Amino acid sequence: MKKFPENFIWGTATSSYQIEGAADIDGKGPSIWDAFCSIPGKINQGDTGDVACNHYHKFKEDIQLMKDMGVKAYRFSIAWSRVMPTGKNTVNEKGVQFYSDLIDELLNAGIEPWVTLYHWDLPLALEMEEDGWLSENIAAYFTEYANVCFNRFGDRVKHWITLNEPWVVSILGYGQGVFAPGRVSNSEPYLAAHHLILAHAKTVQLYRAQYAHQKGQIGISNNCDWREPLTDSEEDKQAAERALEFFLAWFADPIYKGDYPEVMKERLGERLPVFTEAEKEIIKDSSDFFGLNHYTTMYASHANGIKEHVSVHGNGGISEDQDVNLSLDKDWDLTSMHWAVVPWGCKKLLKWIDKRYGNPNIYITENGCAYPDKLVNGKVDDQERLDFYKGYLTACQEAIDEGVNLKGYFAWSFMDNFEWAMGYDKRFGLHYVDFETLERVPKKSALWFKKSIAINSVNTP
Ligand code: PNW
Repeated sequence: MKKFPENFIWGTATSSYQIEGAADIDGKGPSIWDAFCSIPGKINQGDTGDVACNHYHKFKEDIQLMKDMGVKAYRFSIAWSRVMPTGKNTVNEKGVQFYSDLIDELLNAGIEPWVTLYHWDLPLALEMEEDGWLSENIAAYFTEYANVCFNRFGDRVKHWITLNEPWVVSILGYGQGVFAPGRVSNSEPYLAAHHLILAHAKTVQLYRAQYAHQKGQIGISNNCDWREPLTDSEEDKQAAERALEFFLAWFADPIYKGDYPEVMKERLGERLPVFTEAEKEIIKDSSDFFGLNHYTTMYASHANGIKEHVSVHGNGGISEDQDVNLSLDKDWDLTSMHWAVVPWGCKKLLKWIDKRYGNPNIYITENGCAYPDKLVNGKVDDQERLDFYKGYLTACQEAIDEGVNLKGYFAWSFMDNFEWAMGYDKRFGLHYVDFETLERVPKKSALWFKKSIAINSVNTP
């Protein structure tokens, strides 16, 4: 039985808007997701995060369930507008108290808090008054908020993630308009991304300059699917590489190499903003670890100006700009998101990152799947999810064997929750949530995961 390295971090993950509920309780200000959910037609069935899993009131129970599983770490996010209701100036002490209590409860349970500062719920006031991520000022507001978090929680939090998936914020929020703030453009995604990268870098600069005594680590979590060349042709190989560059290198190259990939500069021209030399200095090396959220794989082929495949979820961006067509293999199993289950894609992506960015410490900060789980006689037999985790964790282990510095793995998600535009219809949890009673039930996969953690190995019964 092959073991993961000693001190491998086994964790689970969630985000504030997806689980907390308590949307306007105890002084919380509205976020762009509160507003987006109120627009008819944006969310499946008109679902909202108003109540979600009511984690705000049930966090102690949730932490007990994590403790039962034996997780070493829990990744959650702070709702900016709970801590600063309008995003700036005023701090809401009740919001601070909630996260402070959550952190204490985790530490008492022997679970390390991994805190994401931004998982998409921008304070609505900053959208209305400042134009959100399109504004040059947004980085300053973000660092002001981060400063409050470091100051109030940094004595106990030793792992920070500035931003979750700036690709999703940019492409789904500003390109395709399917996520908040719901804008549709072929240039705004690149501007929003530019400001996201600067906000990340300036926050890291602040942390390192003023909070070094807290002795924590800080990084960013980017998402990327694997792109496999459809054929052996040089054109398709280049198309797959280009798709990865537009997806992951867009954000990771500035951080590890100091600037955007050449291919993006060539193809986007003036639509791609330019970093000043001073900005490049701040951005370069602004991550203590490589956070990766990974879900699926698609084939990539050279499009030659012909757009064959248009899909919103998981399509890798504004495909015209890349001149790439994406497709699936008919033999791949699909989850309820129609995302293909391809563990070897995870291994290839880890090796791609390892090579391109010089063998960084990597944490998979999300990986998981949705299936139409059913609660039957108090149990959830989610064999497909169990097999998914078995496959992906085995792929991780193989990557580690081949020299990749993978240091930890967070399953998405701890429990079923509000899956953004898909609402409550898509279940990603290791724990089943009955959205009528809000009862939580560990699924078969959670019990399997528990055993894997206990033996520090992929549990193969
Ligand atoms: C991530 N795509 O979202 C998020 O970090 C989670 O909040 C979310 O619940 C989870 O993955 C499952 O969706 C993504 O279209 C949303 O490629 C969309 C895409 C990728 C990630």
